[in-house]
Amino acid sequence: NPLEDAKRAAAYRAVDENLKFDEHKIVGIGSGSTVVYVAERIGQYLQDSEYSDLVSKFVCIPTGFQSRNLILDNKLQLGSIEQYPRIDIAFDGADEVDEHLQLIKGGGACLFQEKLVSTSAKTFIIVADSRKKSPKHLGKNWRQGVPIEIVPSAYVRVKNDLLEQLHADKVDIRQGGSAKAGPVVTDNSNFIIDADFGEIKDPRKLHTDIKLLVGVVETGLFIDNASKAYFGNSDGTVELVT
Ligand code: DER
Repeated sequence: NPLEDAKRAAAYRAVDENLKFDEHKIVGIGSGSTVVYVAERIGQYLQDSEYSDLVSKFVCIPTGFQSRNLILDNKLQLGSIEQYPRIDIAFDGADEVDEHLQLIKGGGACLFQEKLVSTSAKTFIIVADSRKKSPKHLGKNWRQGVPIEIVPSAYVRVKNDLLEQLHADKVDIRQGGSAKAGPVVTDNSNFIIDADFGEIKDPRKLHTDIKLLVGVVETGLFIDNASKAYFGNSDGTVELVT
């Protein structure tokens, strides 16, 4: 599957080039389908006698329920962000990445713990297939809007503020669809709102404006956070953007 090959190529290269087994001990593991290959790659090192004792000392910090299972499935040590508030390196996917490495994340509704981990890490690396690389501004490719985690009781107020104060084009509560009647409920028992602002020329300002709205827990705009992004192509080549 060419798309999976692209994701795997990006993830493997990112781990091989950035994970320093003698230096890194606390490793953040993101959510989504690409970061699966990051955990898989680290797990492979665990099987390799040359690295196994070093890797067995790693403690992996999850970014949600799926991420927690990914760590366990790859027989890696699971730790909590409470025990390890300072993380050496974190890997995660993204929905869209602009030319300054600003991100839209939250397609998987895990953005709060993802941002808690990514901003607690000394180094934060993005792994993605090349579809996620935006030609210019955020909001160009990812037309599902900016994911925003909100306190459930505030959803009408936040929706109104996004439309009236921040002039969002479209604002929707993320529904469970065929998986669940009613809204998606996050690992933190909150709702997700997707707000479409079209092309986002100043993601830092938009993040701040949204964050200040009463009822907003966190936004899916990750500003000045990622230091590198690996974009995988289906032919197995990988583009590194720093
Ligand atoms: O929700 C997120 O931000 C995830 O990292 C996710 O959107 C990335 O998804 P993918 O790796 O499955 O493309």
